[in-house]
Amino acid sequence: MSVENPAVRIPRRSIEQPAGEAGLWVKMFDPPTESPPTPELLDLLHLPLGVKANPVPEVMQAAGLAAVSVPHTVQRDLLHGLKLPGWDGKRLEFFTFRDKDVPAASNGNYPAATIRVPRGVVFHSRSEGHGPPPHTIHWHGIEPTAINDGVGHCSMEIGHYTYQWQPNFMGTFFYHCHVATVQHFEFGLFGALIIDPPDAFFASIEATNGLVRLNSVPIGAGIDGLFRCAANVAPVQARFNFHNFNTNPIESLDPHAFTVSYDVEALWVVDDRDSVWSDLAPDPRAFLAGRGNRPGINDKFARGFFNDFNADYWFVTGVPVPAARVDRGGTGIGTIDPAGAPPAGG
Ligand SMILES: [Cu+2]
Repeated sequence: MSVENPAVRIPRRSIEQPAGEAGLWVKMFDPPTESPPTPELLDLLHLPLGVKANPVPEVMQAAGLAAVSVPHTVQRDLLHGLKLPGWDGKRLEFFTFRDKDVPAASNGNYPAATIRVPRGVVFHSRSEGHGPPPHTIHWHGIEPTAINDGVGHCSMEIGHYTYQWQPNFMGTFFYHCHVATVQHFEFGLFGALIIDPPDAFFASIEATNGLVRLNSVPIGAGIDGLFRCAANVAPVQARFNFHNFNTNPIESLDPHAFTVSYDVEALWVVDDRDSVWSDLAPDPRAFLAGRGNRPGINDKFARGFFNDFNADYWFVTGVPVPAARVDRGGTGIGTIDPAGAPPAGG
């Protein structure tokens, strides 16, 4: 079959016609400044117990873990100016995400606090940028609408904005600022984003007469009491039944499809830093590119450092770790200094 056969040619609309439609296809260089309405009280048919679309705050409150100021919504401020000591005591400049619902972390966290969302719930993040503006939050691996994707120039830049999306796939992802990405990411605006099985968190609570309380299932476990993460397993093994999902989602959707159970969970987030970049942080022009167009020849950034990364500080889950000692015996394999062993997960 020839793709030139008119019978199978896929018609494509010109982005120039009708007049004005091109604007729908190009990047939003002038993105909206207001958040769209959020479906705060949306009930989804396939969720048990009649609970709201994002029940995680209720679970946390039932467990006495946290007071949540805005129901069904996580809060993230983007800050700058935090200085934290490296392994030798030198203070490096950080940009941080702050969770407003954790007042003790008033300077934010490095790396940002982990966000966990059950697959399928509607997620909201009320977000606010605190210079150097603008910022975004890009939800890496998620598939939001364009305005909620947090890609600089293409979607909402903060100001104030409530991002919203609904994850379709379990897995381990991350979120980060996507404006001046290399700099803002390097300086600490990133955190882990975990999409759990759809019954995680739901299974640990009971709702009776409007009262939400914990039952015997551990928080974050599924209805079988096990913690699970995404895995590539054979569809037949996962018993994932697509064909009648629309007519009977509760019966046909195995919440543990494409997962394996696990006993112990530890999240390690590793990062390296070039302290020269940190020294340049107060200079907003330091990270502006020059006008050159010959890579490596005349494309230097304004201060000439930003295309030259030489890590001299390392962190594991936000804790400074001395550099590995190089094995001078010839194998080239470094070893971790026992005195600087990676910290326990936290
Ligand atoms: Cu940023």
